[in-house]
Amino acid sequence: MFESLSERLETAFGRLRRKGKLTKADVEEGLKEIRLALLEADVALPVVRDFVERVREEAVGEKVLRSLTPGQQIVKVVNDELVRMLGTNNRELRFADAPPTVILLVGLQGSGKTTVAAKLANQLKDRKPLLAACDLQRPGAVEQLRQLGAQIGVDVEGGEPNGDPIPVAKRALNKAVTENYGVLIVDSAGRLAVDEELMAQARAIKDAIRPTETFLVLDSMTGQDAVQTASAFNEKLEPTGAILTKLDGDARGGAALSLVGVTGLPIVFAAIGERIEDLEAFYPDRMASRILGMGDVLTLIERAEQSIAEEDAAEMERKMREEGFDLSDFLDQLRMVKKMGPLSNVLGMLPKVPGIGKISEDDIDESAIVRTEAIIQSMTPEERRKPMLINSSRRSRIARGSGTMPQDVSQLLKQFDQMRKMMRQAMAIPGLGKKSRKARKALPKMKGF
Ligand SMILES: Nc1nc2c(ncn2[C@@H]2O[C@H](COP(=O)(O)OP(=O)(O)OP(=O)(O)O)[C@@H](O)[C@H]2O)c(=O)[nH]1
Ligand SMILES: [Mg+2]
Repeated sequence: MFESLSERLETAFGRLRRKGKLTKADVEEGLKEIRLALLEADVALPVVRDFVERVREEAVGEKVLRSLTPGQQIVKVVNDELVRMLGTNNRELRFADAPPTVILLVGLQGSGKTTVAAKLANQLKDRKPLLAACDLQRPGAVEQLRQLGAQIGVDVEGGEPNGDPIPVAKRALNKAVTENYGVLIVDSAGRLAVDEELMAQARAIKDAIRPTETFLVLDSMTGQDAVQTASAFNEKLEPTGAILTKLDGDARGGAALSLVGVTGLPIVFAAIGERIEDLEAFYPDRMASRILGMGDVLTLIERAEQSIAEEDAAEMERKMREEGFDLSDFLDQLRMVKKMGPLSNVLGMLPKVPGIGKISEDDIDESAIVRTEAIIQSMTPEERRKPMLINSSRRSRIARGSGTMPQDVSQLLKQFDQMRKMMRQAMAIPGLGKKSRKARKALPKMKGF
């Protein structure tokens, strides 16, 4: 899911990034595309308006337009707004002060309540969960939960089909208390639409068991309808949070993106498949990065910006372009990269680079960086500028000075040469815009060192 939204946004950003310096008109053009992308993703109109307005306020500010990389800054503004739209912070599951924690699941027919009940029970297995089958409406609903319970080894308290679910809920709660279950998860009957009678029943179950959490289970494939359903449930049942299901489907993302804005309900979990394991805590920031399709590159940009002054980076890039990049610059660069933190962390945040691929931790060796630094430090300034001056006697001297072997020096020189070539190529990779310029610069020089 989110693929088409990601693509549309990427197109808009690509255009902005190619421009370098941006005018207000460029930003307006970009905003128009972002607006269309969100509408196409089925995001509710008021939410889109609010979103675009906020991005505009941020994006036409002096700081963005006059920055070295306005296109990139706008991506960051959009990212921050997406995170806000999705609820800002991860809302964790709440547990009762004294067990059992009671979780009631409500929602429309087929939204995924029963499946979620089992998935949650499975995740909370070390707290001794009990499942209560309080959907006595649909034939086979109790049996469905019993089977799921058996599959994951969790006890299920059920009732008679067509019976009254309230006594079943109470009985389950009683059992949970007396038999020391840590969590009670109550599945309830679905409804086709927001229906008075079933809503009253869900309310009665809620009043009878006073759940710690009442989660509204929403099918994200239903787009804006899911948001309307949520508004109705919100009024009548006051759920404490929402669980979005079927995020693995080809939904356009509108439900996820509008829900918090329209209802204020936090998204607590996301179901991403039919298997028992396919339920995950919902993280607005991770979801936003997924939408923007860029790994954690934003975190990386932020970190790079904190540790590398813009001017330094610009100067470095100019040097690389003009091929005057020498070993002293390389040394400076190694030091810049070191300031960004352990390389393994940095690597994990990099997106996959077309033509180069994802660089893994195996490709680098931090102690080799220290060695490289020592070798370059043992060179004279002239040797750093003109590595071709380094003949065998100079090589031995450098090796001695840095406590390495002459082969290490040769290897470094060879790699430096290759790296310069790679850098020139990387500069020319189409589609690798400024969003990852700094990240990209960090790439080739790590390889092999
Ligand atoms: N692909 C996918 N399918 C899901 C997901 N969650 C649930 N389903 C499927 O959706 C269908 C309905 O799920 P249920 O858990 O039975 O839904 P329900 O809300 O209990 O439905 P009722 O009891 O009829 O109200 C099942 O076929 C599930 O396998 C999900 O995250 N991804
Ligand atoms: Mg069900």
